Amino acid sequence: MPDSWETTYGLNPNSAADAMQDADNDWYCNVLEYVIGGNPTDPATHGVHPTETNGGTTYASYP
Ligand SMILES: [Ca+2]
Ligand SMILES: [Ca+2]
Repeated sequence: MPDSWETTYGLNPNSAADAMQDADNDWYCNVLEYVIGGNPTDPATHGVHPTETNGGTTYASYP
């Protein structure tokens, strides 16, 4: 996660451990919130869920 993103949401840019934490308890860890465009401090905001395409093969696509 970029330091600027961590700083924006009050995370510690010097700590790698917070990537797997879930500060807002919405079941999305912080690094996942970043990838899908969520808000790690808002349980109502998870960003965009990956979509599955091309039956049989799973691709994660993000807008
Ligand atoms: Ca979360
Ligand atoms: Ca969230």
